[in-house]
Amino acid sequence: MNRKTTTTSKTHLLRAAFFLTLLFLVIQVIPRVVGQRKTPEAPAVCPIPWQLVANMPLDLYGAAGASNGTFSYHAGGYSFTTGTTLNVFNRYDPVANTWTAMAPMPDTLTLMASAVYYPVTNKIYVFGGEDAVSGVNTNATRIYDIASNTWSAGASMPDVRSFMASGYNSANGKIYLVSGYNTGTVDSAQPTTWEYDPVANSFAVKANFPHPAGGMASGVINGHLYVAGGRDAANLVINLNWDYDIAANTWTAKANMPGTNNNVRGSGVAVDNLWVFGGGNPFGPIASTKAAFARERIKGQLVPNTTNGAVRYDPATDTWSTAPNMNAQRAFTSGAAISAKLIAAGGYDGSFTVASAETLDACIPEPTPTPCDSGLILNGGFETGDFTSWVIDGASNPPVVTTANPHSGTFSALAGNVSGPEPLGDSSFYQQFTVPATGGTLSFWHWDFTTDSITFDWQDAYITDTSGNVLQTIFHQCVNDQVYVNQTVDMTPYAGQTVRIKFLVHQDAFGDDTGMYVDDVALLVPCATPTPTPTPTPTPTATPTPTPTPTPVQITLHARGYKVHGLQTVDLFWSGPTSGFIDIYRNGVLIVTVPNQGGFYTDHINRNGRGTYTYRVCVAGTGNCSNQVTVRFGSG
Ligand SMILES: [Ca+2]
Ligand SMILES: [Ca+2]
Repeated sequence: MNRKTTTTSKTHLLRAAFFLTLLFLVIQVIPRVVGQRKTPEAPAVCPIPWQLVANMPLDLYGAAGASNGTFSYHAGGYSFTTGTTLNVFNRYDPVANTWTAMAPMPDTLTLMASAVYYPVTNKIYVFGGEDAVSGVNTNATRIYDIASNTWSAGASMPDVRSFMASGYNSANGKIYLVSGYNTGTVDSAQPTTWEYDPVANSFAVKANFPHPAGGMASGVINGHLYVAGGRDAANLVINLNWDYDIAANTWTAKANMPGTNNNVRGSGVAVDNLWVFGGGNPFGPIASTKAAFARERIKGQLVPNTTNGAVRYDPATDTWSTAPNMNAQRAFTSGAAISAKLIAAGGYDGSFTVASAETLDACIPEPTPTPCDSGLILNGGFETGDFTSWVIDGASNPPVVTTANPHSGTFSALAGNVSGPEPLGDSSFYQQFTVPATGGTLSFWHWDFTTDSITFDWQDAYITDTSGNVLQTIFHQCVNDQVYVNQTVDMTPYAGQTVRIKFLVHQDAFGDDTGMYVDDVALLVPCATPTPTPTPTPTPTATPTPTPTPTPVQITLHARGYKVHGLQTVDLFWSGPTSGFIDIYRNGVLIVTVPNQGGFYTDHINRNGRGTYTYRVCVAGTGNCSNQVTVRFGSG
């Protein structure tokens, strides 16, 4: 590159930086300033998709994630680029969208450590970890002081450990560390449950974990630590989901996590749900190695089973629901919840460690009334036992209607293979129909299998015109979830048009099969029965109810409720205390403890529709509290 080009590039960069700064001001700052005058917005767009954000300073996987509610912190990891275990400690700022390398960790036994934020002292505890090169585990407890950007040592754990589940219980101020490995191989999975007391700096042994494993998703919700998935001592990836009742010191089995890629997933707690994302077994058939962690792919292994899928667990109903897929496949990603913003940092994408990161604003869609089948798609459940009303236009190999794996009824359709010789070409079928003037929603279920990767094989779904030209690619993927997933498509853009819904599996004749079952294809429209008239949603009002508090520091709380993309959000402002920590209570439940910086906190409730919330803030750990303020959304 000659000097002139360099200068020109720099000029372009400077200009780009200038315009990006302007853009930032427009997007980030101005709405805050005028937030008070925010008008009611369009109906909620929920779920909100994952957003790719700034790259980490270096590609890595296996870092431990934690958040203080403002930033996320990611401890350690291993990078294929450097070929070393790292002592890096990276901080992500979601407002500035920047990464900052903080003071490095005191050691390099950092793979799959457990990082936990302790709000009382504004510190992050990083427990255990492994050195990828030697497989040696550590019993270190490292304490990071956010305020001074310094590390100190805590009491050693009772044993060396990596791949633990972990969480902080605000109800009793204790940290929990569960199971994990104490060597470099999974057959060392341990049954231990440890309780760490940050005040006494000591560990206590609690009730044994029922099914020892490592690489579980985990998080504390309302006094219960949930531990899901992982890889056990028998080298099996497990779907088990455990509820540790901290007060009762008991373990109870809960609803299994769906799917098959449930090892080394990222996780975080937001909106009282455990969000779980990514994961898999990037080193191929797990029987080939017992190594908990691998420094490189197993040679000749073409099957990195790594997923971009995400689910959430709601303990209130003991149910799992799908969450938006991430943009990138990532196993060993570092998860955290920055308040209600989940982050997946780094990971292994199926071929290399990545620096990319992405965030998801956690929100839970309100259940929508079940629409009705318009009947426009015929034999959408394949219950004739054949392809009546469908057209097969790709016969390598011919799609079949089979009883092997129905989503409902007796039959479903299979494109591609789930066993046997692999042909070269497309296995596909479609049905043509006319979209009603109201559009409606196309819905179908698919079950995906592969032993290949997307370069060679794929599972596709399209909307095409009547000549077969693709109008919309619903998905183009190579997924091995082996679970029925519902897909919906908004057909409004095609209102009145005659189109086709087409399913296609492509295979490359290499012997690594790919298949997709399809069932219950339907065009859904609102049901004919009248629905209740929606209640008008007036602008939320804050009703302060002052309560005198005969305590040393008078705290006065104000609240303002508003909606962001239809989602309930409350700004809390208080005056009185100027330092220390503040406990924030919503409806009598402690939701978060925050450093008292500026007397301000934003509560992203992230629900839409109506609701009434009562807030109170207290000097952390004391009964010195503010007045109560009630915020109503809608008529409450
Ligand atoms: Ca069926
Ligand atoms: Ca193949």
